[in-house]
Amino acid sequence: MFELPKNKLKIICISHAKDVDGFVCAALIKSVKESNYLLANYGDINDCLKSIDGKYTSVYVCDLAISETMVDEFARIRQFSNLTYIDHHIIDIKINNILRKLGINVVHNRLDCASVLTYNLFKTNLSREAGLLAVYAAISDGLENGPLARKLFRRYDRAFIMFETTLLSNAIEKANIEYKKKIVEELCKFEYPHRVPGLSELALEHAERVAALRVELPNRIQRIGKVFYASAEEDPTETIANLLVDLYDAPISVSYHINEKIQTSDLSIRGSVSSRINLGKRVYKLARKFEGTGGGHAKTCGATIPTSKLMEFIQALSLSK
Ligand SMILES: [Mn+2]
Repeated sequence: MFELPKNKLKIICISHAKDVDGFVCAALIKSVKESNYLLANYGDINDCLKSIDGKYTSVYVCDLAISETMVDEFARIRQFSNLTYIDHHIIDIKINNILRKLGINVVHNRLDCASVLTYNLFKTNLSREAGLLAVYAAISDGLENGPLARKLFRRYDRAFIMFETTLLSNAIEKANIEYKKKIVEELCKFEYPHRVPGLSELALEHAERVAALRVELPNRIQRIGKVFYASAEEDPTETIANLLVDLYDAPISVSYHINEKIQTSDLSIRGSVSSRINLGKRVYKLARKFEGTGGGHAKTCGATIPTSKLMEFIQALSLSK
């Protein structure tokens, strides 16, 4: 369960716990507004939203694709608080209309990452150093050519931002929740990733783990048609899904992590460069069909599916055209 920070702050940001984009959104908002933040994944976002109580007057939700179940919680929160939703994942038109009717401030664009959208929203109160954070997120999400990101990107030294982004994104893959919070705190002070104590070491550890997985993974992989899949076990599902495409040129790769307690599985899904399937759209529909949630970009997406439906889901995905 989510424990709310014990202080009197009335503003809170809920942001994605899995990547640079989510961290930077939380850090940027904290740097412009005295606020708390919580980091959530698709598996626990509903619990996270449920924990928000009437003491808050302003809530931000960032870098988390919205599902129907989240809308109910948004409606509840809206009864006592302002709500701003900042995101760049596919949004259903019907859901978008409901959000607007609820008086939610929707800041949404598919072409720029959530951090760049957040930076843009608050840019009059943000420094040049803050723009650097937004650029880390854009690179990490593969959206440095977005209409807003492109202009920001040109302001900074390319080699330096690439280095800092690489350190940060690799370290996050290995970080536990306590260290993730530490990273957000440091980013909020505009500290450079390479100066955060322990971060470079963690990034190297991750790189070493990837090197080991390149040897180990061939023994664990399974396949149904064009879908190559493997349990993530102790590693992040994103790492395994990326590696399956890298090692096998898998048209579609799926890596899953089973949450025994709630009998759901978290999936990372990737597509190869040559694949023409829009996985974000396909997974969005299939996840609903199998009583889960999911979606994302054309070649990078995620889902949460009841574990009992996992194999049916993979099978259906293998029939994608
Ligand atoms: Mn993102």
